[in-house]
Amino acid sequence: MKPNLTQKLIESHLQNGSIKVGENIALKVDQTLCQDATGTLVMLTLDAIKLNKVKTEISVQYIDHNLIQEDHKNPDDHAFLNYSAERFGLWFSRPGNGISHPLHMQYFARPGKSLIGSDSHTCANGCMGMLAIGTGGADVAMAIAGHPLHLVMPEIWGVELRNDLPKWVSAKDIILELLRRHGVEGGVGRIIEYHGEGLKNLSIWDRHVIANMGAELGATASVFPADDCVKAFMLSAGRGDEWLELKADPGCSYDHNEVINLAELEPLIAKPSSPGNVVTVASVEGESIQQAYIGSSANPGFRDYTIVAEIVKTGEIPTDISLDINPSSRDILKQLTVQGSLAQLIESGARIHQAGCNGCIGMGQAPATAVNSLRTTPRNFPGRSGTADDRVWLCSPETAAASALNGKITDPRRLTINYPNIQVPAPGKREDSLIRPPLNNTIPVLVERVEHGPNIAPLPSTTAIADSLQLPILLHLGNDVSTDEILPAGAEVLPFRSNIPKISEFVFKNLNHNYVESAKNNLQQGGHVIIAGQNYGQGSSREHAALAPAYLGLKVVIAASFARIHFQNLVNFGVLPLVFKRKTDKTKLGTNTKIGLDNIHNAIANSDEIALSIFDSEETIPLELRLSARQREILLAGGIIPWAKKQG
Ligand code: MIC
Repeated sequence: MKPNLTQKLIESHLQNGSIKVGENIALKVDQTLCQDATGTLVMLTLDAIKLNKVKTEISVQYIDHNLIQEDHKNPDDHAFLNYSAERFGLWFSRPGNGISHPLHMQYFARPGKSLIGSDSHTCANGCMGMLAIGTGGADVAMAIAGHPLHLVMPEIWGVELRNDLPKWVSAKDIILELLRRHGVEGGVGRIIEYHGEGLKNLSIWDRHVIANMGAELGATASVFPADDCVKAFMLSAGRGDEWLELKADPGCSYDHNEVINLAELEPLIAKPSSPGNVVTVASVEGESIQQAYIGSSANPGFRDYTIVAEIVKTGEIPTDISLDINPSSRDILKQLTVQGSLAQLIESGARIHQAGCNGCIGMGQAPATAVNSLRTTPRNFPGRSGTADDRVWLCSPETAAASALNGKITDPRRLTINYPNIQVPAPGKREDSLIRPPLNNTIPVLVERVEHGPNIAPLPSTTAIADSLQLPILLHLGNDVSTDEILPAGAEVLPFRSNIPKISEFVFKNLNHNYVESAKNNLQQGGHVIIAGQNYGQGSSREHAALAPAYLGLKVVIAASFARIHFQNLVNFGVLPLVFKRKTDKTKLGTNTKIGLDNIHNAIANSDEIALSIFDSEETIPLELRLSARQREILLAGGIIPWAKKQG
């Protein structure tokens, strides 16, 4: 059999299992990345399992999310992460350097390597011919401690790109096209591998845009070949010696095949409030807007900012429009300064923010109530911007800039200027003063005890689920509930990412105001259950969306299906995820229904099925346990930390 590139990457990292779709596999992890909003729990986990030194080739801690320093909380987290990186031997990228994904691509990504990160957009680095996968923080902590990553072998989805993009259509429109065709569940259980002659027309930054938003399709990873484009980028970054050609064997096959004719694409936009709500820009032209937001890991390249500068300099931005520029990195900000685009943007009335994730996760720049905000970011789940009833649309920089200029949604093909031809400068080299290397291994550990500020709380302990449960259902949810809806983002909530008791006060805040109180009321009676539809827990990898409800007494989630990362996060914190065997049974269970489960330990240990009984009814409902042997062990141990301690 001729292997495709994904199979080669997986095969070269296999520690257990085979590349047969559906098998449980264990993969060696070469590199890890953490950002601050999830990194604090990773470091607390490393502390809990008493790690001495990082076991990977490269592990990096970035500070890019919680940048607004309204009080001590966020800077205390930064300091804690700085100490922790020093203590455990991670690289440390300081606040202001920029977003983890483009920085990692520039400084550390290597064809043929595997990378996991405590951020769902870790898949962005698949643009470099590596296997890059987002996971929960606990899985990253385990990888840092030398454990492999455990997965179900995904199907490989070959996406062939043909021809070249028309003017005013760019990489964002390619990934929006995949979302338009397949929706937010289209990539679940799959790795997307891009191939075809159209690739030669896409720069490394274009590929980053596409690979990044594989997360929005629910895909496990996005893979691009390590071809001449990757070589040229690595050479210009001074890392040419780390390049290695990697591509699929000619004549290889894929589990699914798709063709995108780039020449036929047109500007696309995801309407509020899901990345899967994609329509053509032309079909929604004329809707008034109040904000155009440029930046994030979904459009991080020099070109993405410069094209905006070139467009907005040709007119005047109306005074009621806020054009927010969020440079993705210090390096890009420097390039924009040197090349003059920054001055153009400033002259055009743009608001310039610091390098980082910022408003992409609601850390500032929240839009006004019920107005349209056009963003080049990857996600627009309800309330994610920080404004409860927000109206966030996702589009390319071209569409955002043309719309900012007109004050309403505008198809950029209407612009009367020539399509700018942008020369992208070589990326800057890594500076040790900005990204600090790990302390030399021969130097004894300097920091014996990690110091931390008063907002950083110890990780709550998790315990094994009881053998028999009679619990009420507190929430009955629909399809595609995102982790942004379970545990909201935004500047009010994010500073509590290192404090589970505090952040638990915000669980389901935008979906159900009574949840926290009801959960607390049920704590003494043993906890509660949540019912959900398909793709429960899509989106962000934040393990807080599992750990905080668990802290409030969540014992079991029963859903039609789960998003990959959230499923594992539930297991990691001792919450039992069960799947409806018959989807129609969901309607038999309502809020406040009391359900019973018996012989749970035996079912977890030995069975793929368990029967649920309904209080005051004769009826039982069959539920599936779709668990690997390792997940069964973790659940029986009461979560990944007790499990890891047992393993020694
Ligand atoms: C996101 O885009 O939702 C984030 C911010 O990158 C998150 C991480 C987080 O919630 O901290 C992610 O996707 O994992």
